[in-house]
Amino acid sequence: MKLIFRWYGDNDSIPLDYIRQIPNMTGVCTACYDFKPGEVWEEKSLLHLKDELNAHGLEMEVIESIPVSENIKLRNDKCEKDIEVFKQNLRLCAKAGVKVVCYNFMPVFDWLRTDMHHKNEDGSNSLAYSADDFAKIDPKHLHLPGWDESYTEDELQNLMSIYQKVSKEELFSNLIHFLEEVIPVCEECDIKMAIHPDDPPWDIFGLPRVVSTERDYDRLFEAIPSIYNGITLCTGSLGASKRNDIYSMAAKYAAQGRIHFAHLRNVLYTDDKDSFVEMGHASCGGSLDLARVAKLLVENGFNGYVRPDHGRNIFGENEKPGYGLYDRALGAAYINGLFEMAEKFGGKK
Ligand code: DNO
Repeated sequence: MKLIFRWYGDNDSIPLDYIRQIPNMTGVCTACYDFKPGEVWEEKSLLHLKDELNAHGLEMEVIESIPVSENIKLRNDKCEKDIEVFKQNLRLCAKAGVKVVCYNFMPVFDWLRTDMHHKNEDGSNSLAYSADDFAKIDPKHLHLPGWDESYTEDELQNLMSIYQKVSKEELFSNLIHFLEEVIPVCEECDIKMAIHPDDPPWDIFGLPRVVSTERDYDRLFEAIPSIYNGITLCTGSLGASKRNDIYSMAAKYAAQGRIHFAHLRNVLYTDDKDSFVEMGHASCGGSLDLARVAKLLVENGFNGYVRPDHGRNIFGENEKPGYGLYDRALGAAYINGLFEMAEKFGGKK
């Protein structure tokens, strides 16, 4: 596996020099953050980013993410134009040596939590989702913790009401349409697409979601068999639902060569509904067995990119929730241990 770290560009307060000092860290996944979904990135910005990373001894082989516009997800009259822009961005990425592009197809919201600073017993704090707190949110007046506020309240309500008319089947067929268009470009320029699962992996506010379960993946691959149509296996997102068997998914999709990128992190189930707190990466603190995931990935031939995912704020750090340095660095060290063990003493079946 190739270990990488997420970095939010020049606005990220974590210095690249620090990231480089994490053992075995080969690069970062990042993006051109100055451009909105549906805008063509500037080649100069992308190359500047790459040069900056390379100058710090880090590679830029994974982009997380090229955002997919709502026009594409809705397949409205601006969809085809935005797909062309996406293709142009893919070509630019290829020129810069990018190998994998992570993206998602979640309507309106990316990941969603009800608490960005959940206090843990040990004094750390982390992201959390409580089914009870979620039930109290009024979708007509959304002020979500961590919500990026990129829409005005009116825009958001308008978008939400448009989606109320979109069924899961429609959203799925819009995703397939998008992939039918972009996968040939990926094949031509050798970039693997890695869709991120819905986080959490169930429908929210009546919005359809189509990348939550094993069945969703199976039909996605059936519709677009190209190996360039792959996934970001995110243990914390998929594993937030007790109905997902992340171990069999990891083994199955690694064996199929579909996992181009893995986000590894743990969650602790906090009730018998769908509530969870994000804990440190180690299996001892959470409900997921990451040693088993790493072993299954390796045994089934996975050899892609891996990154530690959300960390807690620890050691007095008060960083962007999920994206501080310390707990993600601990996560990286732990991931190194798991993979070293699995690769040396397990290996491919
Ligand atoms: C959360 C991340 C997601 C992910 C996007 C990919 O921390 O895992 O925001 O980057 O869903 O498009």
